[in-house]
Formats: sequence, structure tokens, C-alpha cells
Amino acid sequence: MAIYLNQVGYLKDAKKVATATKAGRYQVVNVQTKQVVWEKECNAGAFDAAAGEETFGVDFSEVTALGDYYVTGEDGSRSHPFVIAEKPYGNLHKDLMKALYYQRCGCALEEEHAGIYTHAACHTEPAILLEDYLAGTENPQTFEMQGGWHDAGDFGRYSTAAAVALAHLLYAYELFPESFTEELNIPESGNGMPDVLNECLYELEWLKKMQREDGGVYHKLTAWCHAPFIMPEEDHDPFLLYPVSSLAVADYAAVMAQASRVYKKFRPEFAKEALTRAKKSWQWLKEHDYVGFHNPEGSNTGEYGDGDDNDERFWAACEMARADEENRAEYVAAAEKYAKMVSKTDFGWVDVSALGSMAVLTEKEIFTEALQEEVAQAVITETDRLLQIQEESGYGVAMLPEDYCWGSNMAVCNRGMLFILRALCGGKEELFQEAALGQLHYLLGRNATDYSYVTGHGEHAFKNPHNRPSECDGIEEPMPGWVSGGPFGTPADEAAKEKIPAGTAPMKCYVDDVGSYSTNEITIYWNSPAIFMTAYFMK
Ligand code: 9MR
Ligand code: ZN
Repeated sequence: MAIYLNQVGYLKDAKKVATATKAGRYQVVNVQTKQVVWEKECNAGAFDAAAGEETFGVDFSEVTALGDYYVTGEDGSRSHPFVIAEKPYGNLHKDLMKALYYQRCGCALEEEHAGIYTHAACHTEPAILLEDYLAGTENPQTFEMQGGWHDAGDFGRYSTAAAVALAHLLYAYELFPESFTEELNIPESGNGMPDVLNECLYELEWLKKMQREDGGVYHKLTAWCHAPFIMPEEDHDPFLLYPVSSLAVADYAAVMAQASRVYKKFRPEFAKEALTRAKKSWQWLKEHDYVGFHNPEGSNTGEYGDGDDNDERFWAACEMARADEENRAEYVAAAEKYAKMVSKTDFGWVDVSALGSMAVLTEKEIFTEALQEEVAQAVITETDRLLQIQEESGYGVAMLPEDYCWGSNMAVCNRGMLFILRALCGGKEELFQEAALGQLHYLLGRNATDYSYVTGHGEHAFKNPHNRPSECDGIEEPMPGWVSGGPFGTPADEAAKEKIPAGTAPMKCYVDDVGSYSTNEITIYWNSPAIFMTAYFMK
């Protein structure tokens, strides 16, 4: 018998519900005083299909006194401890942000900022074009491509993944600037610009380099195959620039346009350059139809393939409309055209269209009423659907059994972001705030594996991320603040296949094993939507 809850904690006045796997009498106990502050019989059960078990809700929302607590059952079972606080997510937010600094490529991570997680500068050699590599060209043209964040547990750097992670962070900063005042102790801290913008600029300065003279943007910069498990500075495989995709070009235009607005105040020169670059990529988009991306035979680094670029074009049109006043009418018309072809409700790297919705709904004045209405309606319909799923879930999470895909925690967090967008724009603010919190509670331990999916946060946080430096640095504790990809109903790696018995319910298809790249990797765009959520709940 088990009791699952958010192991980090709860906002004082928020709804607080634990999930138990047995009926009975439950108590909330103060950790220090051992005083029972609440108790109740919880006998209403329901079968949860994603977890494959009967669950019982233990709703202790009445407890609002600040403090440290745990929940116990009559058979002596006991939950992990948690806090009730005014701002329970402050440290979490900070660590989720700082984790991105640990992904920095092309520079040394010094003790002053990295503490025990230091390493020497990595991937400083120039890159070459994939075609030159394959042709064995003798003195190929070289490109200085240093910088950016390693995408994930691998050392690759991918334009679309980068743009999406940046967008989550920049929107979070734009909407909740007051949640980003604390310093992260990164090399730029104290320079007068908020650290979230400092950290994003490190990535943007690299992303800049992915654009060609003609406005095309290389899809990715990776080796031919993933490196073995070595420290990044030991990896000297040649890094290759893979061909341009329209997916990369559109995402690039969108995020550079956004950056040109966001950085105007602090880095006017950069802002200007970002807009010029965005316009160049927009021009490229006008001259080219869809160009996808597939790994060439034998290359195994990330593909980020996507058969449809209308959502990327939609987002680009929306952000161009905000950034480039002069040609606004053209972009608004394009946004209206693409809006008809896309969901407008997803924040992932496959479907980025909700990033466009975010733009439309937060700067309404520049878009037509018809477009605002269309976008709002899509967000309302989808959040109503997700809310229904959440209400029927024994774990209070808006996830159906089939939603436990590779990186399911991305869906968990992105849906949290969508609930927040609804709370900000579609009325019923409190209801959708709670819905977003439900997603966070799941991520932090109210789930059928009992894990908090953020390293260093929660008594039973996962510890063995599929992340090269984490494994190779000889340090026992992983860097704090990493979000795991999470359960995957049909795991794809050997470690998971070996340890997860066939027939396991999707929410439980997870293993905290460094080898499990399909259930336990980390990525920049799994942290970024979690940061968006914590920023919202810290404001
Ligand atoms: O996050 C990606 C996931 O949705 C895909 O199913 C998976 C397989 O194509 O790839 C994931 O992305 C990986 C990327 O290709 C390379 N860096 C690590 C990413 C996370 O596993
Ligand atoms: Zn590197």
C-alpha cells in the first residue's frame, strides 16, 4: 500500500490531494511536533487505467498551516514528507534554471559557478558540412560553431529543440518577470540583465551561427553518431552541419523575432541583429515549401523529424507580426492562413503551434479579432478536454494511457503550460490554475512510480539520469534540477526492456537507470516547460 503526493510541497491555499492505493483512514502529521493535524476516512475508489490499479483520493486541502508534514495510513504506511508554504517552488525553479548552465558547450564549467560539477571546455573544434564529411573532401570549409547547450544526455545541438526551449523560457520571463529576479551564480550574474536572459543569450549566440547567408538554417550540429559515455571534453569526433530544414528555418525566425523584442531593453545591438536575422529566415520561408529532415543512413544522432511545418510557420508569422511593425499586415495574414491548418494547442518540438497561440493571446491588439477568437476557442476546447481527463485520473494528471510516449513528462508539462495559458486568457482562472498545479504534483511525485522526476527535489527523486557527464564525472549525486523524460508505455532501450516486465501499465513503465535513454534521459526542452510552470506559481 502506498501514498503518493507532491514530495516538494503545496501552496498554502491550493488543493492538496494524495493518491492512495487502499481505502481507509488517513492522517496528516506534522513532522516536527508529530501532531495529527487532519484525519479522514477515504473510501471512494476508482480504477486508474494508466496506472492499472485502484486508487483512492486523500484530499487534505483543509490543511493550510505552514509547515512540514507527511500523510499516514492506518496500516502504518507513510508518504514522503512535503512542505506547505507560501512559495514552495522557489528552490526548484532556481535549480531547473541552473541545470541549463550545466549544459553549456564550448566553455569550461569552473568551480566558482559549477561547484563540484566542473569540466574543461568541450567541442571547441570547428565544424564541417555533412556533405564534405561524406565525400571525404580534403580541405573542407570549416565553421566556427562553438557554444550553446548540449541538447540532452547527448552532445548534439539541434536548431528546433533549441528554439522551443528558448521560447518557453522567454515567454515565461515576459509573462512572469518577477519570478526571475534571483541570481543563478552563472558567469554573467550581476551584469544588470536577469540571469534567465543571460543563460538564454548563451544559447541564442550559438543559434545565430546556425543560419546561412541565404536565411536557411541548418537542422542540427552533431557528430555522425552519438559519443560513447565520456566527458564532453573528451569527445573529439568531428561535428557536422546537417542540411537546412524548413522546420529549423521557421523556428529560428520565430525565436529570433521574439528575442528581438525581449532583448531590446538590455542588449539593443543584439536585438537589432536578431530581427534582421529573423527577417532573412522569413524571406527564405516565402521562397521555399516544406523541407523535412531525415537522418542519412548510418547516422544515429537525434532526428527531430516532423512531416508538417505549418505549425512552425504559424508561430513564426505570429512572432514576426509582433517584432516587425513595418510589415505587420503581411505576417498577420500569414498567421490567419496557417492558423486554419494547425492545432494551436501544443508546445512541443513536433507541434509548436501553441507558441503562436501564446503570442496571439498575450498581445491581442495587433491581431484581428477573428484570429484571436479562433485561437482562444482552440485553447478552450483543448483545455476542457484535458480537464476532463485530469478529473477522471486517479493521479490528477491530464494524461491518457496512450499519452505515455517517449518523454511523456514533456506532455505533462506542456499541458500544464496550456492550462496556464487558459487561466491567463480564457476565464475560470482558479480552476485552470489548479489544473496546472495537478500536472506539477504528478511530476513531483503524485504518480504511480513514487518518483519525483526532478533530481534533487523530493525525498525519492530520481538519481540516475541518462546524461553523459552525470555518469562519467565520478560524482555520486546527479546535478540537481533535471527533469526526467519519464514513463514510456513501449520503452525502446535495453535497460528499460530488461527491467520493466511485459504488460506493465504505461504510467509505471519507467526505470531510474542511466542506460534507459527512452525513459530517463534529460533534455533542455523538458526543463523549460517545467520552468514556465514554476515561474507562474512563484509570481
Ligand atoms: O525527445 C525525442 C523523443 O520525442 C523521440 O521519440 C526520440 C526518438 O526519436 O528522440 C527524442 O529526442 C532525443 C534526441 O533525438 C537526441 N537528444 C536526446 C533527445 C531525448 O531523448
Ligand atoms: Zn560540448
